[in-house]
Amino acid sequence: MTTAINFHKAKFIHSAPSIRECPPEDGIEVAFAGRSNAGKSSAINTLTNNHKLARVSKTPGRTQLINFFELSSTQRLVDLPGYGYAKVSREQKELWQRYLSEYLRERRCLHGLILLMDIRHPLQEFDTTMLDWATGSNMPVHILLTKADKLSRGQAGSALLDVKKQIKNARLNELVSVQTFSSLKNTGLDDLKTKLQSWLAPVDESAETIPEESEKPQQN
Ligand SMILES: Nc1nc2c(ncn2[C@@H]2O[C@H](COP(=O)(O)OP(=O)(O)OP(=O)(O)O)[C@@H](O)[C@H]2O)c(=O)[nH]1
Ligand SMILES: [Mg+2]
Repeated sequence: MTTAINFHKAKFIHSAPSIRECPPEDGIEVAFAGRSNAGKSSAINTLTNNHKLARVSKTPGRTQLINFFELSSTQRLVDLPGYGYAKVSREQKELWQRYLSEYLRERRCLHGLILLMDIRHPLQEFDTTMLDWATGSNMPVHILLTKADKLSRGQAGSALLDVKKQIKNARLNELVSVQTFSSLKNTGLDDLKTKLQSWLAPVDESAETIPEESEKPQQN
C-alpha cells in the first residue's frame, strides 16, 4: 500500500551551487533537467499548482542553481540549471556541465530523471548526452515533450511517435518513457503525477504479503 503524494504541499527548501552543498541524502529525489527555456520551472509550478514556487522567466538561463523542493521529509523534487544557453561564457557552461554530471553520478538518493525538451526541437545536442549519462548508470528517464500547446494535436502526436521511435532504435525503451506535456494547458499532468508517484513512493511489496487471518500463528 502507498499513500498518494500531495504535490500541492511542495515547499522550497534549498539552493545549491554544486553537489557539495546539496541537502542530506535522506529518502528519494527526482530531478527535472533539460535545455534552458525548455519549461522545467513551469512544469514544477504546474505540478505543485504553485506558480510562485520555481522562478520562471522569459530570459533563458534563469535557474542557475540546483533548487530543492520538499514534498515530505523523504521525497524531494529538484529543479536543475538549464543547459545550452548560448549567451553564457564557455567557462560558465563547462562549470554547469560539471555540476550536472557530478550531481547525476554522485547523488545516491536520485531515483529518476524528468528530461524536458521543447516538442518542436526534441533530442538536441546535450539532451542525448544527458540520456546517456542517466541510462549509463541505470537511472530511469521520463521525457516530457513540453509546450505541446504550440502544435496541433496531430503534429504533437507525430512528434511523440518520432521520439518514441528514436528511443527504441537506441535500445533505451526499458529505461526511458516519453509523453507530451503543456504547463499552459495542463496536458499530460496526470501521466506525470503517475510516473513521479511510482518513483517517489514505490509500492512496498512486503506490505502485500501480510498473511490472512487464518494463516497467522495462533497465540495462547
Ligand atoms: N506556450 C507554453 N509556454 C511555456 C510552457 N512551459 C513554459 N513556457 C514558457 O517558456 C519560458 C521558459 O520557461 P521556464 O519554466 O522558465 O523554463 P526553464 O526550463 O526552467 O528555463 P531555465 O531556468 O532557463 O533553465 C517561459 O516564458 C514560460 O512561460 C508551455 O507548456 N507552453
Ligand atoms: Mg528554470
